[in-house]
Amino acid sequence: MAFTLPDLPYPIDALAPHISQETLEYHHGKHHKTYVDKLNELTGGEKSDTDLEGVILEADNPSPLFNNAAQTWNHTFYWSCMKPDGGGEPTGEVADAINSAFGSYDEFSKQFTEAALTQFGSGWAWLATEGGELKIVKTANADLPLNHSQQALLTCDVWEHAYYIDYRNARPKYVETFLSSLVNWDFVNEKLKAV
Ligand code: MN3
Repeated sequence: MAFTLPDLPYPIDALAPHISQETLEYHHGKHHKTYVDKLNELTGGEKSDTDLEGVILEADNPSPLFNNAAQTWNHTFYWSCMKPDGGGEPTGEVADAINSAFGSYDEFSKQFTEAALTQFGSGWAWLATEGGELKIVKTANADLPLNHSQQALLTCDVWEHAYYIDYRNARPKYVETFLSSLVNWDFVNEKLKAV
């Protein structure tokens, strides 16, 4: 067994016009695939998807093993954080949890955007839980909440390869669109229930 590149949870043109088919062809078909391929090279093809979190936790950050294992995990998570006709205000338990932690969805949105825009260079913005509390965190490069005793609920990839084809250098427009039109709150609710 080896690590596998998961299929996207929607057709490759399903997030257009917000995220184009061309972006997903590169981001999923080349970037994510390369992380999985390198991870298999580094582990000799002897580990599989169920071992992924263990590999991440045992590897040194940064190291080629950590970077490729964590980026494999991060991208699989990111695809599920989006859906066609997503975004806007959350529903279900996560709506109550966000109101209770941040006061309102607008305040959450402001803080999440701030984290995504102030992550200098490549990285990720997250909604995560730590000790039962919701928090917004940002991580550099391949780093992720799992490595900090936090559980990820939502992420936005702010590496340039996530938005450069569709938004060029305009990270603010990409993050605004992620929140207004793409977030899959059903997935975030599933993750919150599983914490
Ligand atoms: Mn990426």
